[in-house]
Amino acid sequence: MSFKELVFSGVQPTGNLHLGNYLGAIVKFVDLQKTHDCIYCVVDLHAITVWQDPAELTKATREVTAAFIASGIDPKKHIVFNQSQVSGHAELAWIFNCVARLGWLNRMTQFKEKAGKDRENASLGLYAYPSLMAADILVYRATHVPVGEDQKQHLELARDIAQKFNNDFAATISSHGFGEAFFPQPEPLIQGPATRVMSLRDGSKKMSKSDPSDYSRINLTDDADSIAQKVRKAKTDPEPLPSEEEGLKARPEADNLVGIFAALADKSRADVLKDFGGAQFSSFKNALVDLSVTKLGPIGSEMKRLVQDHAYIDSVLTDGADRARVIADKTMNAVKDIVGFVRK
Ligand code: AQP
Repeated sequence: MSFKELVFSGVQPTGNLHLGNYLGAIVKFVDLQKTHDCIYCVVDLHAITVWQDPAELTKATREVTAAFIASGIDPKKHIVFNQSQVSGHAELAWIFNCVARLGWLNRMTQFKEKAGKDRENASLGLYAYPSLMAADILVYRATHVPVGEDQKQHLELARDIAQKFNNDFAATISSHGFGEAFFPQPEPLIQGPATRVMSLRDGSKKMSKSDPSDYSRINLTDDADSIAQKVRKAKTDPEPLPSEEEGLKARPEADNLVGIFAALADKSRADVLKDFGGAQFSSFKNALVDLSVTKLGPIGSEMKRLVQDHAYIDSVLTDGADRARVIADKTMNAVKDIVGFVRK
C-alpha cells in the first residue's frame, strides 16, 4: 500500500534550544518544506514527562515556535502547532500503549539514561514517551520523520507499533476499506554531517539542553560574544587538524567541531579538511566563530523579537492546531472504527 508522503517532527519546549537541535533537526525541517507537506510540532505533552515549571513551559513553547519561524519555517504553507491542542495525540498514544509490548519499551536506552539510577521515581509518562511519539507521527499517517541520531531507536519502535497495529487489526482494516495496512512505516531521516552534535566540553557526550554547563552548548539565543567564548573554550587536543577524515577517528572533539563547521557551511567533512588540514585549532576556531555568528546571529535576534509578540506566536499555534486537528480527527475516527469503539 502506498501512502502520500508527509513529513512530521517535533521539538520539546524544555528551554535552551541549542546547536544540536538546530543542525540535527530544525535545518532539515526547513529544507524539507521545499519538497514535502510538513507538520512541525512543539511537543509539550512530551516535555511534562519530567517536571516543568508551568510559566517556563509556556515561555519555552513560544520560544521553540519562534525558533521554527526565525529559522525559515513557513507556518502558513506548512503546519506549526503545539501538541496539547490536538487531543488525537494522547488518544492514539493510549491505544498504542495497548499495542506496544513491555519488552519493547524496556529496551529504550533514552528512558534508562533519563531515569538514571532512581528509576522507581521516574514518571510513567517518561516510560511511555516512545508510544506517544509513535502516536504523534502516525496520527497524521506521516511517512518521513527528520530527527537527530538519538531518536533512531524511538523511530524503530514507532515502526514496530505501526506494523503490529496493522497485523492485529488486519481484518477490520480491510473490512473498512483501508486495504492491507492502515498505518505507514515512517522513515527516519537522519542525514548530514551533524546528526549527533556533541558537547563542547566532552566529545563523548551529546550536546544537550539539560547539561548543567552552559559552556557545553551553543544556544540559539546566544549573542556573538558568548558564541565566541564557548567556541574558543571548546575542548580540543594538541594535534593540528588532519587532512583526511580518517584522521578524525579517535579524536571526538576535533570530529565534532569539524562536523559542526561542515553542517553550518553546508559542506562535507572532507571539504572542510581540504581547507583546514594542517591548521592549528586556534585558527580553525576563529573561522568557526565567524561562521557560527554569521549563521546563528540573525536567527537568535529574530527569535528574541518574535517571542515578545505573544499574540502572533499564539495565533500561529492555534491556526496550526486547527489545521492539524482536521487530519488527526479523520485518523482517529478511522482508528476507532478499526478497533471497534462505538462513536457518533
Ligand atoms: N546533540 C544533538 N545533535 C543532533 N540532534 C539533536 N537533537 C537533540 N540533541 C541533538 C535533535 O533535536 C530534536 C529535538 O530534540 P528534543 O527537544 O525533542 O529533545 P532532546 O533530544 O531530549 O533534546 P536534548 O537537548 O537532548 O534534551 P535533554 O537534555 O532533555 O535530553 C530531535 O530530533 C533530536 O534528535
